[in-house]
Parts: sequence; structure tokens; C-alpha cells
Amino acid sequence: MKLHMVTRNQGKFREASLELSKFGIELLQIPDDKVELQSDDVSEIALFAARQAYARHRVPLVVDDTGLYIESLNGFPGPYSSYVLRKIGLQGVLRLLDGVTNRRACFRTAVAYVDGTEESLFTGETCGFIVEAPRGSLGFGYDPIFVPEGSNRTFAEMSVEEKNALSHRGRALRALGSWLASRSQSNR
Ligand code: ITT
Repeated sequence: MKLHMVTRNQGKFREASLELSKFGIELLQIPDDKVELQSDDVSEIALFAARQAYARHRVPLVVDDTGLYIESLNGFPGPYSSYVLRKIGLQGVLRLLDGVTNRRACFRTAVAYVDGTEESLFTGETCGFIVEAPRGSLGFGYDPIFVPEGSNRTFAEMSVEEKNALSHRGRALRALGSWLASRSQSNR
């Protein structure tokens, strides 16, 4: 089965391709901009963007929207994660946490599926903490400063396979993969 993902983020696409291939799904990238709804909720943002993308491309597709929610900053940057990283970088985010002892943070991902007939949402969350200084060169985005609960390595010190096993995105993708697999069986 073929499925498209609308994203300009190569790291995201790499993680999704690997995870969905385990369900027999071949993922194809549409490197287009997402239409960004103003909302605190990644599910609303992903679904809105997926509907817009479907109207433009007319193929079964998914959109992934992800945010990093830092507890001591009341959930900031959340839906502004991309903007904040571009503007102040990892060092800027670490500076906001200077002297802060509560380093807890959670990544939230929503993957929205739209095919013109059906729509479905799959979510995943992984909590952990923000380290004092970036570590690792793998992954992308906030990966060098985030350690998931139960690990002592940042996501940027993990292979795609390892990160997927623990990550917000991995969880959402496995839910999507199972749903698509069971759906294609019942359509047989
Ligand atoms: P598309 O909208 O084109 O898919 P994007 O990178 O803008 O790509 P998001 O809005 O979902 O996607 O991402 C928000 C920010 O969070 C952005 O800066 C990402 O690099 C970062 N991010 C997303 N998933 C991440 C992950 O698994 N690990 C680390 N950072 C992540």
C-alpha cells in the first residue's frame, strides 16, 4: 500500500518511512508547506492541515504535527515549537531554563489521515526532561536536548529505530499502521 506524507521535514519523513514499512506501507513524501491553524492542540492543527493538503493533492495522505511542551514554561513552546527553534535555537530554549530545576517536558504528536472518504487521528506522547547542554548528532529539531523517561541518552544519541521505539511519533505511527493494516484486511 502507498501513502503520502506532506512534510518538509526530512527527519520526520525518515522516521515515518521506517516505522510504516513494518506494516507494508510505502511512504512517499510531498514536500509542501502545511497550512497552520492557530491552536494549542496538535490534533486540531494536523487535521486542518491534512484536509487542506487533501484538497490540493487528492491522494490518501497524512500530516504530522508535533510540539514540545515544557512543564515549567506552562507548556511553551507547544504549537510554536518550530517558530521558537528557528528564532532562538536550542541555546535560547536552554537559556529560558537557566536555574530551573523542574526540567520535565513532553513531546506530543498528532498524525492526521485523510483520503476523501475517511479521516482519522492518531496521537502519541513521550515525556522526559530537558538536559543542561545539547548531546548527540542524530535526529533533528529538539532531539539533542531531550532525554525520554527511563533513558539516559538524548534522542539525538539514538538511531531512528531506537528513537521510534520510545517516541511520540513512533507511538502515533504504530497506531496508524495497525489501523491501516486492519482496514486493508477487512476490505479484502
Ligand atoms: P512540517 O510541518 O513540514 O512537517 P516541521 O518541522 O515544521 O515540519 P512541526 O511543526 O510538527 O514540523 O514541528 C515543530 C518543531 O518541533 C520543529 O522545529 C521540529 O523540528 C520539532 N520537532 C518535531 N518533531 C520532533 C522530534 O521528534 N524530535 C525533535 N524535535 C522535533
